[in-house]
Amino acid sequence: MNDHTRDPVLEHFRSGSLTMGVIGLGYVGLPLAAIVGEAGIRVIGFDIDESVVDGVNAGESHIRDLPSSRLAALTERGVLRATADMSRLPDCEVIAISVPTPLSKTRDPDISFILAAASSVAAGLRPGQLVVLESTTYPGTTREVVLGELAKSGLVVGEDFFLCFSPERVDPGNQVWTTRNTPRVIGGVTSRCTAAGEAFYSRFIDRMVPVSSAEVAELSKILENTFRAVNIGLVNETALIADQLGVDIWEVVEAAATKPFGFMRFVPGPGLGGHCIPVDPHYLSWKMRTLDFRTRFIELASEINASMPRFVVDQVRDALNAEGKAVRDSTVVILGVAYKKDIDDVRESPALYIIELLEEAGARVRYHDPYVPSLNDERTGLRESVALTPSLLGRADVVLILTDHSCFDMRGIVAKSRLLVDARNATAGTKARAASRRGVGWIVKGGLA
Ligand code: SAJ
Repeated sequence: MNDHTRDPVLEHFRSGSLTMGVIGLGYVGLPLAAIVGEAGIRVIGFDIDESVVDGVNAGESHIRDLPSSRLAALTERGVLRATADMSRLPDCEVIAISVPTPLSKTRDPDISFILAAASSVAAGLRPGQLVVLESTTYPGTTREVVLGELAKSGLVVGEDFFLCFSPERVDPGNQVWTTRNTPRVIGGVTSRCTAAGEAFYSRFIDRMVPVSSAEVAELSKILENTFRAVNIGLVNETALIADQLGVDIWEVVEAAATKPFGFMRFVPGPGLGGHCIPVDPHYLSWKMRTLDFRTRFIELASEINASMPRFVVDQVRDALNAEGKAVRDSTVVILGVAYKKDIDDVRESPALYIIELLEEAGARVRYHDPYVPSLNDERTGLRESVALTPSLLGRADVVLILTDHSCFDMRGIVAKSRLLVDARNATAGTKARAASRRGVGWIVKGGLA
């Protein structure tokens, strides 16, 4: 990699008085804006949602991992301001793009948010700017899509302006690994771009990991998330196998996890939720299909993970049938609808699909989730979280645990329930588990304290 240590332009990024723009003030962009502001760099947050803009300017955080107190400390000092006015982008020497990269209805990449952000940046692009794409996407997006837009200005990348990809690694709810202390990969369209990005991000990220190109950075991020999706698929398939063999999968996983080397613990669950793990690998699959290459691991893992909601509904059916009941006209109380514990996000949550499947089978479904006061999804319609009371549990024909929030009193829940299906091993340790052998590890007899 070329030596850019004495490049005056890079010195400016390393220590100059700069303003940074962050496009997209979600779970990635807002914590990033806060970290940058706390490093003493002026930040302009850009978002198309006026309510987000107003909330940020009022010092009110809509991101659970970023306390409003930290945000207010920045907005009150004028270090951080939010706006929906993209014409202010030329005021920023550095611009990070952290917008959503969802899937379309046909499960293809939807990079419309990236494209819109890139064209906004291109409209005001000026010499000296550094643009960094942070949204997880398929390899080639930075060079083909973002550079495609920026190059329309006539400015030359690596000379007039700089362009990098630097993937976010945010683990929602994780209090240990934060935006600042999580090592961050960065790859530029040219080596000078990489050096510019590394120089700037080193001001507020503890450890930067420069790589030789944007494509290396893009593919490394997708590998990280595909690694998780494939291993979750493997442990979910092992759960299906254990069920066929009448073996407790949770006991199997904990036994395997005692291996101190060469094994990484993943646990089965009701399916794959979130806006990253179930989505990002499909970006790579789509890209490789354009090159006539089949990403078989990704597709197989996706198939298995997508089958888990039906497996959970089958456990509910088996549990009720064993009591001489049908799913039809039974009352099912679901505990937890967020896609994982201790967070409020329901995007791609398997609970949404499980609610739909149970109601299609004629069950009366209620849910309680202290993090999710209401749902409004095409599969669930608009419904409210009900209060968790002894009578709610006592009236339930089966209690279905889909999210193991730490705040749940599992002993109390088991004691007040007649029958449970536990998709998260949340009832481990309660006496009830020992009493149940059917649907080993998933179906739990209640009533025992
Ligand atoms: N899940 C399982 N079994 C497991 C682990 C997870 O069923 O052993 C499920 C979870 O319940 C959840 C889904 O998979 O529904 C995804 O969980 P996750 O924690 O892997 O994913 P996210 O989207 O919350 O956050 C991840 C980050 N998480 C971790 O590294 C632990 C990280 O992979 C990425 O930085 C982030 O996605 C991202 O933004 O890419």
